[in-house]
Amino acid sequence: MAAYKGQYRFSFGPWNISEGADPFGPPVRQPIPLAKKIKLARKLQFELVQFHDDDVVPDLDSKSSSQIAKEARKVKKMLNDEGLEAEFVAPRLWFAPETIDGAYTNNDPKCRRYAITRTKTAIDIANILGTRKIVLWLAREGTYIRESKIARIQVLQIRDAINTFLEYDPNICILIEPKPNEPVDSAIISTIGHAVGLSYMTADPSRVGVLVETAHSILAGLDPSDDMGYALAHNKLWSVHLNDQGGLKFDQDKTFGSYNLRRAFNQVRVLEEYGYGRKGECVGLDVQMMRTQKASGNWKHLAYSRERFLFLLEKVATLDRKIEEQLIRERDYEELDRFILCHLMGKKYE
Ligand code: XUL
Ligand code: MN
Repeated sequence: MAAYKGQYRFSFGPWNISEGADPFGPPVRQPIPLAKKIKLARKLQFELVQFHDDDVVPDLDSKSSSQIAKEARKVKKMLNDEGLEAEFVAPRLWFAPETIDGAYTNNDPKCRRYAITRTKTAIDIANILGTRKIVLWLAREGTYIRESKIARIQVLQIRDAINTFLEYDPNICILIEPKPNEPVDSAIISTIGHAVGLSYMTADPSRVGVLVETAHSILAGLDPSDDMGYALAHNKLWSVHLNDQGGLKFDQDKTFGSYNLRRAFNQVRVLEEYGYGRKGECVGLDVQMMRTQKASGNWKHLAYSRERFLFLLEKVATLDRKIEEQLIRERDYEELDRFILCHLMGKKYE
């Protein structure tokens, strides 16, 4: 693969090389140690790695802060040795018994305290890894039945939690990654609009932004490139999770562009045309290989998502704007549709 020397820096997370377990069957591939995944990132020309807090320090809750710091420094060294950086750290607020009924919005104050402490630990880990970015995927902040929680109170609880973190570390930035459902039936911060609105309610909106994930926008019935455009208009698009999703199913995290190349094109286009990446924002992936994939090909979904992004970048650069502008002026959108499809299919437009 030829080296790419453009403006974009790519990232993925260790969970993107998974063992293939699903709710109906066990793992089908051997686990790969973190050190190997980090080496693979380098080999595939990724420059940053995304982390959950316990990707860095497994079994976090059973360890002392000095043990956690020691293990985080080891991971920092692994990154340094490969010339890589950490993009962000995300607290895993959906796995422990304390988070069964939510993290910051749990009905039990003891459990809410757990979530706050756990997030502070994730912030400490981020500091050791040398990143300011904390991603909050609010996985269990929502309900299975409407009467179990009050939406208004939940929103304020999440705001207060974010304020606590902004005060705990005046350097960090919070990136909210919304998703409308799964695991909960109904998530409280379900779309980018909700996340941006919430950011303005915090004590320092300049340090609270968003991460748009393709699949999450589609699950909300929205267009991911529109969600990106919306966040860009607020100067709050600080990361993305590119992948693909075939409509309203479980969260598929397919290889970027594999379902809908045109939708992928429009995401690349909005990023490229409105300054994304120029301030160091990453082209982050959140892709899962198919369960059927053999272990020997466990890198392909990553490499090919990146390759497709770069291919679509070329498609953005070579789109004939004069024709597009003329068709828009003439309000001939059937023709515009054909023009775009010819361009994507590599067919001469005439
Ligand atoms: C869940 C999801 C997470 C976050 C990181 O759907 O996308 O992997 O990206 O916590
Ligand atoms: Mn994601």
